[in-house]
Amino acid sequence: MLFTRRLLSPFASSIAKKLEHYSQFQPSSLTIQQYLDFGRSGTAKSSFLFLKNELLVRLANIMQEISLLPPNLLKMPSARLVSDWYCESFEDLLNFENADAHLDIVTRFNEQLQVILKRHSHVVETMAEGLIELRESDGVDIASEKGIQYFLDRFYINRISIRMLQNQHLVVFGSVLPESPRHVGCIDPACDVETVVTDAYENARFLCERYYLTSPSMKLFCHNAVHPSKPITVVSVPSHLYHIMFELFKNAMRATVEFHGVDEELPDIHVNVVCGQEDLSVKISDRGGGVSRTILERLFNYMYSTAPPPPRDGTQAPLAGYGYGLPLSRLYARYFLGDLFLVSMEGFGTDACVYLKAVPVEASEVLPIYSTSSRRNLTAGPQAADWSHQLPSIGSRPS
Ligand code: W6P
Repeated sequence: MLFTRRLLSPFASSIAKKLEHYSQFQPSSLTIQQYLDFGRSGTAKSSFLFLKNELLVRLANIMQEISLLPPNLLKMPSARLVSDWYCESFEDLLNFENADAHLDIVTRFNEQLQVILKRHSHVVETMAEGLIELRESDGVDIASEKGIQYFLDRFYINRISIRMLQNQHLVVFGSVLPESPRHVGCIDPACDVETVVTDAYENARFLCERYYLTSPSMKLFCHNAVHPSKPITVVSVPSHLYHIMFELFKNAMRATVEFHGVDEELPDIHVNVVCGQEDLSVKISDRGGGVSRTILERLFNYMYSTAPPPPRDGTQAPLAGYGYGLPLSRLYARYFLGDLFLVSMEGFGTDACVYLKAVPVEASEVLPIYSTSSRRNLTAGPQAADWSHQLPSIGSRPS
């Protein structure tokens, strides 16, 4: 009986009702300005009252989507583990459902958040392990691959948002220390983009030098179209921007060195940072030989990018290209309504363009909502081809 229920629903029936309840609410999307304002003038109590509800809503929304994953994926031990972590955290937070905002309760809540953050720290690697298990045991058809791609984009952006809420609360109202006195939680109200870009370049160059004993130089151009002659700053989460830039530099460096050769003169990586009225744009241009559009598409595909982890026996991991660096970087960019595009010219080089909202009231969180439409996308079977190039090859078609 217990076993049957587990097969029908991945979540124990004791919390199924609560899950059903909280997943009927849409997550509240906050702007980066609202995070900033609340960090400056909110209180630990009001933050607690908001968070205990909002975390349950965001967890419930994504847990409903987890339960719609292909059953053969949910049976894999690693995917099972991830699903159980979400279940445990949902249950942990339910303990505060009706608690009022006494100081000792808020303190216990903060400790609970630390436990949850730690529990979920290896979700990305564990989920990737689940995909490897699936590929090795069942194989993956095109339809499930599309479903998995759709799910993981939503799952990881939901995770980014839940960690943002928790971190922000713990830095502002808990005992986690801010990165600098200027920071409001994990937000820098005057994040200097040139500094973040330069740090990311230097750290990628360090890895590149260690791996290839050479590295391309960077030429950085900044253009502030709004306040000419002033440095370009944005209200942002610097760790997110750094993560994106570091990933793009590693890829650009690897392509440059591999295309030209370690003993050859290397073309510079050109970086343009431009601040306009609405958008902050960063373009990283390499002359690393580019990639075809077929390969470009695969760079954002979780299934294609799922390689077994590199051996830890002293054999070096490659500088870039194995893992979820690019799809996750695009989610970090999209999270506050930015984006990331790769434009490549095969035989020549690649431009990586990152856009962030320059106006903090316009930078709202992009959050997945569990709905009839997401349900359909997650459970859709194989679709009939409606373009000629998707048809099976001529020889195998009835005439
Ligand atoms: C390449 C492939 C790539 C991905 C991301 C960023 C830059 C580059 N360059 O050749």
